[in-house]
Amino acid sequence: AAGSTQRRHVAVLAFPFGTHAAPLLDLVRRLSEAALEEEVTFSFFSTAQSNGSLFMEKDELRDCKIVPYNVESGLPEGFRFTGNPREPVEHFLKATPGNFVRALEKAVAKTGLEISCLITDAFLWFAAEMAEEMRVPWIAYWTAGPRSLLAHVDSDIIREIIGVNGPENQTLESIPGFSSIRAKDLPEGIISGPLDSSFPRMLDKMGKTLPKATVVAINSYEELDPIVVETLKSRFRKFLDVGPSTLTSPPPVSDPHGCLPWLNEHENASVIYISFGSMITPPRAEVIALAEALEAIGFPFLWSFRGNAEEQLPKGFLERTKSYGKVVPWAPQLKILEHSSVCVFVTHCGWNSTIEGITGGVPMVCRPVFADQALNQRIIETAWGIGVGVKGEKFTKDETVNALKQVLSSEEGKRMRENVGALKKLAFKAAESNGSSTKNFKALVEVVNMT
Ligand code: U2F
Repeated sequence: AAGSTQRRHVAVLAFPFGTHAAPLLDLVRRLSEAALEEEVTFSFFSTAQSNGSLFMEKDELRDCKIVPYNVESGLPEGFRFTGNPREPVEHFLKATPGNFVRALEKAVAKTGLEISCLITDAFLWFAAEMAEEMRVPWIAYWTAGPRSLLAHVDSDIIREIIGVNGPENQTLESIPGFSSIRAKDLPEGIISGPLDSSFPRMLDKMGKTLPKATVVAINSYEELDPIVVETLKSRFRKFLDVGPSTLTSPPPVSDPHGCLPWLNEHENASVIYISFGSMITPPRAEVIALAEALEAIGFPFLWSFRGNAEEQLPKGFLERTKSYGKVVPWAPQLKILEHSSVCVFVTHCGWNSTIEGITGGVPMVCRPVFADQALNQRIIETAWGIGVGVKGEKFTKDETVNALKQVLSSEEGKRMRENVGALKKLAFKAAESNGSSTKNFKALVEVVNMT
């Protein structure tokens, strides 16, 4: 498909929200390094906003063969963000696949190279048809964990077992590895509403289309969830665990707020790290409860805070805690979780955070908000034994103190540290030169080079 020369042109289609495009770009960076000897051009398609934050600050990307192209965001003229993260997603989905098709045409015209392979965020299921028409392989990259992937692929089976809006505590024994998973832990859109808006419809379509992909790759490692990985291998043509991407292609570190020097001043295993990913700030009442719990427990803490900390935190909190607390708008999370002074991670259980907590060897206190996060919490608690949810599923002062104490100073907390340490070792092993993720990555490179 690459025309008269041997040069290949790989098109990469990103989902421009949450932490989706960044791990996809990390994977592509790694593929581009692996293909250095080859003549491969990577065109990376995302919205102007997403490309702006991914490419602008990363100088080293300018030298490699990854070229960003902007696709239309689908936002109507004069659109104002109301704070509801679902709105821009809905507009974007309405603009697909036309926005991608137009941008791809531009890239083909500019490079003079037909597309030889499509790599996309797994969400973008319409790539199946595009790849079929172009007669090129389709590599779908799932940026979350294996269990949420299986839940979407097996959503019809789950609907049969539990029924739409069925009993929320019913478990899913008949799905291997899911015996502790309850209906209420599943991502919304599978058995709980709304089922008919564009996001759940997209996930449903995705679950049914992914078996067509040449490869489904995932930012995880086989040893983390072997039973579920086996089932996924039976569902797809090729299923490749190629992560954790933070070990195999670590992103550059930036620490403008001096978090790492601050951590260096603290004792081993003494600091609580708090972060809810790229989009979420918990409701105000919970932010206040969490702050009160931190004051009550008195441990040093580092809080990556989305939003206006001065306004949202309790009055005087920043002043009262300044000798032992640090609140920043963004932190080098990966490095923080690797730092020996951090002893517990208060998290929303986004997949990237979950796997970074594991590779850092840090036990977790969980407060999931949406999507795959409740499912991740349930696995963290019941399958891996590396963390605990806040009782009542919301931050209250007392229950947050209890959860923190459980991790920091109970026998159970000690076991959590041992368990997460064991999973950390397996992650590093998978990423070694003869490890499972490295082997799987080589298989992925072969598919990219196939055409
Ligand atoms: C969506 O992800 P989120 O952005 O909500 O959350 P994560 O998957 O946990 O990713 C957050 C990333 O941002 C980084 C952090 C993670 O790599 O290291 N980060 C940081 O570097 N500094 C900060 O101060 C704060 C965060 C979605 F909401 C989840 O449910 C999905 O699991 C996820 C993947 O599909 O996408």
